[in-house]
Amino acid sequence: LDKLYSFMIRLRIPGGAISAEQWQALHQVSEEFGTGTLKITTRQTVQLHGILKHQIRPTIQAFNTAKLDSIAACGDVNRNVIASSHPQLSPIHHQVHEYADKISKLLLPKTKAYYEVFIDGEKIYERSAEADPLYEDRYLPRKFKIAIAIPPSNDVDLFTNDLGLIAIIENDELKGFNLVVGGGLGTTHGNAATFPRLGNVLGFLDTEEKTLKAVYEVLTIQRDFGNRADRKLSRLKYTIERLTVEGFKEELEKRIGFKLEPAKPYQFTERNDRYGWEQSADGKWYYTLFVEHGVVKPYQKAFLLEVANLNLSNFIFTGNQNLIIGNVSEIDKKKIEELLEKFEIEKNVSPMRKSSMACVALPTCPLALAEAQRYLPELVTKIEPILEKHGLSEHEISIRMTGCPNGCGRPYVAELGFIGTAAEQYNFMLGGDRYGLRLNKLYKEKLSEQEILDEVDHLFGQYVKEKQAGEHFGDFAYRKYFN
Ligand code: SRM
Ligand code: SF4
Repeated sequence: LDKLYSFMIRLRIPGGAISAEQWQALHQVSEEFGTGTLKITTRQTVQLHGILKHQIRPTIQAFNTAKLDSIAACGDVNRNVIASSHPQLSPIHHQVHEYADKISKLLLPKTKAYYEVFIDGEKIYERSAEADPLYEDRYLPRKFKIAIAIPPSNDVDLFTNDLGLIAIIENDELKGFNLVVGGGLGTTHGNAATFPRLGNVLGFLDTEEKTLKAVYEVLTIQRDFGNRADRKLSRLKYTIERLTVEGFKEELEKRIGFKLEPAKPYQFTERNDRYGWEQSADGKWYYTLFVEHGVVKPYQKAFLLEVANLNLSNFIFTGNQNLIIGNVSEIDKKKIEELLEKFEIEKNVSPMRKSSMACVALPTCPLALAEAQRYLPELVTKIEPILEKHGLSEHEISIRMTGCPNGCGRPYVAELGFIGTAAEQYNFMLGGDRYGLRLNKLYKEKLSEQEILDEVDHLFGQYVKEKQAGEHFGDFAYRKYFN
């Protein structure tokens, strides 16, 4: 008898949008295979856990029938390309979003092994026919991540990605993108050579051709210069530290054959999802559903299936682990409102809870040292009365937790960050800003729950007494402790 192996399958959904039919398929597959839980990730896609070995092929085949795949969702390749989720942010949101798809396709590995192994089993491609000019015979030294942000929203945490594109929009026209390189968050406890890093803005790209060329060549530089001897130091952020930002830019300009223009001004003034109903410029409605840490609860799953069965909307995963029911016409909105009532969706969720994020961690993540998505909801419940005591209940203070220092819930760019060090013990990170523009720093090490609650009480008390007009909690904490 073989061991009872079980697997996680993660989909590739550039920009996070799927159709109602695809949601139905996703629902069906999750009922048939795995644990039954749909988990929305911090990179705008979904994972299914607990897929048994013999279920892998039928699961992937069912996804394939629904035109969904999991190619390059993991591995030393370009991962799921994410893009600001809320179409109501800009009338040309769709135009920007198309870049997520174009970039994802451009950077897909050329191998057809996925189809050969999981779909039809037919070996129709000769290995020699699989020449891959990007990944060649060696792929990248490490995973690679790309995000596209549409200001004013930084809902993709742009600067934490290996490569970021900031859409520059003037008078509702897409002028191009600022190119950002060298972000990444993963660290290793006890390895001082590892660090989180925010990307550097290199310059501006004014055409689609130039944008795609520059994106592609950033990957070839990482392919050729990335560290292949030590996986802990192999992300692009380390390559850039080694080459220097200027050196990297020079190499890039050499490869693309043109100079980058100076970066254009941009401003990020929000990061959270816009919960509830909002309307876009073309009159379509978007309802953002709060899904705590991306774990779709059974009543939410039942609600979403009924919404999908109406076939009146699409579904957009957000980089904050939530879900938007999108593209709803004015006349159809009522039908979805009735379902929202029927399933009693979203009552009384505090602003802090809506600003919280946690990674999977235990029990499925093999790297977890402590709980995250199963525990943060409970910790927030314990922090809420402290917020109330200090008159801060309406403050959207961002709080993020991960079960280890890899940073999957992006805790290094939260106002309150908790990083697991051992069972029931967390490093407390403080001083990040609200919009993901500044890294936080280690405030206290290896705290228990009670120590966390005491510290939070103390810090909120100081904040209320000493904050300057309009100063967010994270900015206050940075000024007080790290400036
Ligand atoms: Fe992650 C590894 C879950 C976003 C940094 N991540 C893992 C693995 C696959 C554990 C493993 O290697 O065996 C986790 C699977 C847990 C499970 O049981 O499902 C895992 N990462 C996740 C997800 C599902 C967290 C979530 O709750 O949403 C996110 C899936 C994103 C996706 O759809 O592709 C997820 N991971 C991130 C992010 C955030 C982001 O990309 O915006 C980061 C930090 C940003 C970055 O990459 O620098 C992140 N994950 C890591 C790392 C550290 C990489 C590094 O450079 O050091 C690892 C470990 C590794 O690669 O060796 C890791
Ligand atoms: Fe696992 Fe660590 Fe990522 Fe959490 S941060 S999902 S514990 S690898």
